[in-house]
Amino acid sequence: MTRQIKTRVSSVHRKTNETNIIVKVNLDGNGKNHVSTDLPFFDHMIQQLSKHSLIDIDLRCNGDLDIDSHHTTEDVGWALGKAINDALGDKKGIKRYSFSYLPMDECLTRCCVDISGRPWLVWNVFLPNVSIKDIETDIFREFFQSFSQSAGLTLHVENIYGQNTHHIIESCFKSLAITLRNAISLDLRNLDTVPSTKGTLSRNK
Ligand SMILES: [Mn+2]
Repeated sequence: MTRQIKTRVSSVHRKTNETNIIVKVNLDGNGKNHVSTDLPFFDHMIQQLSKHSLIDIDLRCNGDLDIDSHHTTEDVGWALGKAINDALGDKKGIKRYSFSYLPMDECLTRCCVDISGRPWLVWNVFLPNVSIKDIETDIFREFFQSFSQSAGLTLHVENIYGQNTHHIIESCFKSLAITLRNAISLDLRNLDTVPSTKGTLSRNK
């Protein structure tokens, strides 16, 4: 019997007075991406997320960078998380849980995820209050916070050790990518079932 597996794609358009975002994702892609937020370091991070999760991401954000980078990073996290949640649909057949340890030179970060529909972020990452290009580094918590909320993820990120700020942030994104890649992948032994004894993994149920 040939089994028809539905294409897991979605797009989100979110426009407010602070940001205008269009994002398209394909969960079953190969890591192709076009990312433009006018924040080059942030683009670099979203590109890493796409490349290592194999989620194709097409993302354009026009944000109020004349104020600062806060609204752009936070709202991109929200839109991207919503797109992933939408593309996951009823979550039948997904592996649901995963984790990874991600080394990057002197630095080691662990990310654990449950695609639970019950948003929660644990963020044990100390970032010195410095800027990389135009982004204050403490803003990255806001990205992970809004991403976990709209994607409906229980998400725990911990930087176990590391010195270089660029490495610490990048290892968080790469670890998220590797973790998501496994958690959203389909379990061929369990394709027709939502992996929950409750019977649903919908957001906030
Ligand atoms: Mn880098």
